[in-house]
Amino acid sequence: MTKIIAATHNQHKLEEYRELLDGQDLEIVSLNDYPEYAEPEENGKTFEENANIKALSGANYCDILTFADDSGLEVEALDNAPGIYSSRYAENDPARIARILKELDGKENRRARFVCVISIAFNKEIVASFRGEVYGKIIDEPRGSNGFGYDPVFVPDGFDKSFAELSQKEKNKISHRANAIEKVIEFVEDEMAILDDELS
Ligand code: ITT
Repeated sequence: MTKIIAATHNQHKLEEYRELLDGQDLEIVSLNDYPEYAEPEENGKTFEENANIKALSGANYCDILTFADDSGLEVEALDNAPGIYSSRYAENDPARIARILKELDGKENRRARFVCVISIAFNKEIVASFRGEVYGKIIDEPRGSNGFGYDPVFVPDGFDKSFAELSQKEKNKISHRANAIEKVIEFVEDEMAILDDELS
């Protein structure tokens, strides 16, 4: 079993990754197992830059294969805010949701998308980076209690339920994180096949 670090302190992300990677011969350890670890400043200007910063910093500290995600909500009518500032938009999840709803008050365009960029790092280098997205709309009031973050106000296209009303299994079939991790798995499988070819 390969040990891999999920460079996050976000327990919800970790749970989603554990389920998404279930059955992959991986032992997923998070930064919670490295209490001395000091988080780097997320001073990138894009999801990609921030995912790279987190993955590199984690890999340098732990010295094993590491991945990190930078993710967030982009709301069309708010010029794609909060975007990379999603976790810093207000002090807690209910306040962040309240801010979005207030800023959207009276606006007809409710289109939004979640973005997740996963970067993989090893040996002080970024190995690869993958982006996942899911499109939907922001509803008028929070609904549901599953998930985390902005899930209660986001209804994905093709569904009537918010992400927080869907089960984790259902969210994991269509989410931005699921979409990005699918590309990671494909990449790793391709790399392994190339390695097998070279060795045989
Ligand atoms: P780490 O940096 O330790 O991974 P974080 O929560 O600070 O944890 P980000 O900087 O990537 O992570 O911020 C992501 C924020 O975007 C998160 O706190 C939520 O507010 C929002 N978000 C991301 N994915 C989400 C999802 O699946 N459902 C709801 N909100 C999400």
